[in-house]
Amino acid sequence: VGRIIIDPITRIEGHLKIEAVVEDGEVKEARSTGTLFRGFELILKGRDPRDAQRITQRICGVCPTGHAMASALNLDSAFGIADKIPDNGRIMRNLMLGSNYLQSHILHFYHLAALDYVDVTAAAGYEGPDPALNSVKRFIERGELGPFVPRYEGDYRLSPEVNRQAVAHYVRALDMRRKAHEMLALFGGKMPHSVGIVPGGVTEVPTVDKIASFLWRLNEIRDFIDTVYIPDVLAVAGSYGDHFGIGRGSGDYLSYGVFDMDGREANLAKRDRLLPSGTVSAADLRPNALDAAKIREEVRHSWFADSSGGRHPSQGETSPQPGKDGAYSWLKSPRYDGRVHEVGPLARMLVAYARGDEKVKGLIDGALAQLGAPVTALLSALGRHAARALEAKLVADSMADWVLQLKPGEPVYFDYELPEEAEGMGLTEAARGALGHWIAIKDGRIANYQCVVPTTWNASPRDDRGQPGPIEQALQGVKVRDEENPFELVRIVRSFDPCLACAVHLVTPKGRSLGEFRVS
Ligand code: NFE
Ligand code: MG
Repeated sequence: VGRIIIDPITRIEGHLKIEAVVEDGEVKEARSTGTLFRGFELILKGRDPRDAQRITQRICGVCPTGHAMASALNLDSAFGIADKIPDNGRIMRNLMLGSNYLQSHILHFYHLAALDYVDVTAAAGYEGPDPALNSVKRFIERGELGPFVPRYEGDYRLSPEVNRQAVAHYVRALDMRRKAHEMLALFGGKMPHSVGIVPGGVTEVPTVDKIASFLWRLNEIRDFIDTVYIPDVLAVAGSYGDHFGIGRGSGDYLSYGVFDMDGREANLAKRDRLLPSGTVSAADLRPNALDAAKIREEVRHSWFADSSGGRHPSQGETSPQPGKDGAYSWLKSPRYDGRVHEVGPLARMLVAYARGDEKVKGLIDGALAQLGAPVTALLSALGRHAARALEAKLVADSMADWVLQLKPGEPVYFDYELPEEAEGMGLTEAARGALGHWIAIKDGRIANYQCVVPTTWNASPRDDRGQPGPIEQALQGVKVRDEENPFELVRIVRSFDPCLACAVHLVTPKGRSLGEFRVS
C-alpha cells in the first residue's frame, strides 16, 4: 500500500492537497484537502448590505463576476425587486457574466489543463516562422520554464504537428482572454472586480459605440472557439479516448441555472434561463426540478464546530475549530437532498440536455457523433473538457444575439429602498458551477451572509454520512502507472477546474490563532 500526496496541485487556482491511498497500482481512497484559510462571510457581518457586491467579488479574481451576479440577485430578492430589473439591466448582466465565462473557460483549457496533454517542451525544437511558437521557444531558451515545469510528465500522444499547433494556440488564447476582459470592462468599468452589476440592475448605459466595440471582440472570440478551442478539445479527445472512461465522480449533477432570459419571475429556481436549473443522475439522465430548500452544508470532516445534520445556508454558521478530530479540510461539504452532487459546465450541459434543450442537444450530439462516443462518455475527465468547450460556444453565440437586444436610451436600473429587516437568496452559476449567496438583514445591516461556492461542492471532504466528495470519488479506482509521477490523478482533478480561493472563503473571528500548519 502506497500513499501519494500531491501538495499543492499546480495549475489550478488556490491551494489544494490531494492524498491518495494506492494498492496494486489502483487508488483505493482519496482525500481532498483545502489547505487555505481566508475569509469573507464574517467580514460582511454588520455592514451595509450593498457592500456585499464589492466585498464578495474579492473572494476571487477569476470569477468575481459570478459573485457580483450572485450578490446582486441576492440583494434584489432581499430588497423585493427581483422581478423589476429592466431588460437592459438583465441583458448587460448576462453579457458581463458571459464575458467572464469565455475568459475563464479559455483560461482553464489552454493555460491550466491542456499542458497535461500537450507537451509544451516540444516547442524548444521548433524551426519556423510562427511568432507564437518562437516566443515560447525563446521563453524556454531563457530558462524561464515557470508555467510549464515542474510537471508530472504525461504520456503525450498528440502528433508533433497537432502538438505544435496547440502550443501556438496557448499564446493566442492569452489574447482572447484579454479581449474577453475588455468586453466586460466596456459595461463593467474594469475587470477583475467590476462595478457594473449592482442590485437593481447595472451602472452603465448601452450606447451604439459600446455595442459595436463589444460585438467585434465577441466575434473574434467566437471564431476562436469554433476554429481553435473546440477542434483542439476534439483532437485531445481523439488521442486520449480512454479518458472518457475515467474520473466519473459521484454521478449526480446539479445546476442552479444561469443567464436570465426573462426578468419577471421572482423565484430564481423557476426563472427561464439559457441554461436551466435542475439535477440529473447518471443512472437515468432524467431531469429533476431544483428545490433550494434541499441544500445543506455539513462539517463533520471540516475544521468547523459541529452543527448537527448540516445547515441550510440561510441558517449557516462559520465557527472554526482547527485540529478537530476526524477533520481534514477547510472546505465544508455542501450536499443536495443528502446526496453528493457535482457542479460545473458538465452539470449545466447535462441538465439542459436531459431537459431536451435543442441547442444543447445539437452541440453535444454533434460532438459525440464526431468522436463515435455515447452520451455516457461525458461522465468523465474528458467529458468535462468537452462540456466546457461546447458551453463556451453556446454562451458566446447567445451573447451575439443579446448584445443586439440592448436598447440605448431605455432604463438599466430600478431604484429601491433599503429594508430594515429582510432575507434574500441569489442563485446563479459561476463559470465553475452552482453559486449561491444568502443574506439576512437586521436593523438595515447584514446579520448573516453565506456563500456556497462551486469548488466547495466539487472538492468537498466526506460528509456526515462518510460519503466522499465528487473529486474524491472521481479518483477512486483510478490506475496509477508510476506513484512518483501520478499524472493520471492531476488530469482528473484539473478536469473539475477547481478554485480553492473561492472554495475557502471563511474567516476567523478577530485575533484568534487557527493553529500552525506545515506544508509538506
Ligand atoms: Ni475562484 Fe469561482 C468560479 C466561484 S469556484 S473561481 O467560477 O464562485 O469555486
Ligand atoms: Mg461558505
